[in-house]
Amino acid sequence: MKKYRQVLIAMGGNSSANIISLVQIQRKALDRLGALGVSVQTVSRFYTNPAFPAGNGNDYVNSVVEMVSDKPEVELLDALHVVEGEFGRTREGRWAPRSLDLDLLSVGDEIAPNREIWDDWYSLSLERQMAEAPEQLILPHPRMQDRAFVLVPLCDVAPDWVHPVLGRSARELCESLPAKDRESVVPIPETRVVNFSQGV
Ligand code: PH2
Ligand code: MG
Ligand code: MG
Repeated sequence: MKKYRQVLIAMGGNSSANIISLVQIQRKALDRLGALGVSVQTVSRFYTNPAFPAGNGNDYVNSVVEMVSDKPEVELLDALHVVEGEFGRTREGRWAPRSLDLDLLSVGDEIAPNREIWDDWYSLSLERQMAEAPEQLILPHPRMQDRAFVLVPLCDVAPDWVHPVLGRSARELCESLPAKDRESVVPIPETRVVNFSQGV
């Protein structure tokens, strides 16, 4: 029997000042992911927020998607890279503006590649966080608990999701962030949470 796991991904983009076109890119990317065998369950509202670190281009549009898949992490990552490429993503540096960034946040309760390496990335000093990025896939994403632009939309789709290492829910993680961080993630009017699994 196939083993389906919950997959959470974060979408982001800031390649233009046109918010609507950034939202359209993310909506189309969802269709493509579906075609690659990842079943989209729930999509958050779309939010705008300033680029992090400050001064790195236009405001971002950010969202979070809950999917289910029986694919191993490496194949999921490949699918995300294929879709990023289809939407014109070029890799010009860690903080460079991008049309579409698809980041794997978590896959089931997987801790990858292992607890020891996860702990190293989790406890990296702020200075090293800014200078270093892992070459290998680290799950859950080692910075997700710090980022309001991830946790605020995550609470739209899976507020009760529990971080497999930290043992805290998305809602709890979000509530521990400074209010000014949470408030800087602003929902785009007229966008709403969409649940594709209803009625199944
Ligand atoms: N992604 C980054 C760098 N900075 N800032 C915001 N606000 N949203 C993002 O998704 C984001 C960022 C690297 O991928
Ligand atoms: Mg990213
Ligand atoms: Mg990325």
